[in-house]
Amino acid sequence: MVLLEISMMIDIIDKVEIGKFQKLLNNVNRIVITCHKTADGDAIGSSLALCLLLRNMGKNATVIIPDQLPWSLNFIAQGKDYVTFSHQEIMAKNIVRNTQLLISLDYNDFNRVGAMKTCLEEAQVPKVLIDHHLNPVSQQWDVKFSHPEMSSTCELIYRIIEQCGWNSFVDKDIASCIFVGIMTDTGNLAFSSSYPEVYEVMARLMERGIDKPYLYKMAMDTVPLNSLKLQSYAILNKMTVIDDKFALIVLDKDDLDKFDYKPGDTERLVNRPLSVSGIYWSTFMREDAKYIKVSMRSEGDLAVDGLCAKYYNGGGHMHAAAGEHYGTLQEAIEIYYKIVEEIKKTKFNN
Ligand SMILES: [Mn+2]
Repeated sequence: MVLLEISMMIDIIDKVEIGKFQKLLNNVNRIVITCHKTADGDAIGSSLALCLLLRNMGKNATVIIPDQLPWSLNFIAQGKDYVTFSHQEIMAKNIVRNTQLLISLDYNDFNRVGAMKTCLEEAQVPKVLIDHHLNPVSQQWDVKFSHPEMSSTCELIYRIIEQCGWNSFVDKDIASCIFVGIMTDTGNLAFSSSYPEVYEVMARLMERGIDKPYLYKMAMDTVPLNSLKLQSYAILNKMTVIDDKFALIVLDKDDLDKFDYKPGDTERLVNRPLSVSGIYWSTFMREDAKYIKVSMRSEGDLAVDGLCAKYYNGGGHMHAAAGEHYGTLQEAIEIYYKIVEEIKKTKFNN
């Protein structure tokens, strides 16, 4: 964990980049904001917050997300407009074609936006990156706010707002979106938030009159009945625990069909095995239509972002990462057991 050693009130974001960002904004009206596919609370929260803020500043801003928002995040998007690339491709492409500025939130590699990739890469407009993932792909963005030490892109957005002096444009709606992003990316301030300043940001957001109990209930503690049943079934029948240390949960297409699976229904399932003391690596595989979705969580010094990057075309954070296997479920499982052997060797035989 990297500790921020400076107070929240001190400007920690590169002044040169802030200056470049403000100058870019002054010269444009039409702005497109994008986030990564399978948006999470931080991705959609930061996107909607920045969009509403820019609109409050008189700009014509549009959020385009790569694919359908999971049901669990509908509460935050309710009453707000955004474009879903997978469902409204022609419209989305037209908006990108006519935009004057492109802002990338909560991802740092165009491989993370799925089918939207080419469209964004080819756009001949200035591009801005605002993100907290490790190792941004260089060259692609004209302005870069890359802060892996921060809890979330939402926290970074708030700090940029403060530093740019845009506080007066922040209303209750914007504060709620940012709050949800920090809450979901930190497990309600359980992880990735072990520095005091993140609480100062939360406090500033509370001052905007947000309904914290409601946001918590909706973001952290609401599931449809079939999702509760699917997750219970997965833990009871589809979880393998190896050496009391590693957990693997696998759901194939039949399992998903049986419980009428919808995107979002397996959210946070991968975290569950870690609540057993001794288990410090959890992996979840789901047989989706086009690939095997692989999610990993870990504790301690086991980094899963590298594993997801090396074996499953993915990436993420040290303790929370994901990827995809383009092939059969059986292959994905075989790869997993190779990793298990590798980890056993490096961790216990050295
Ligand atoms: Mn994030």
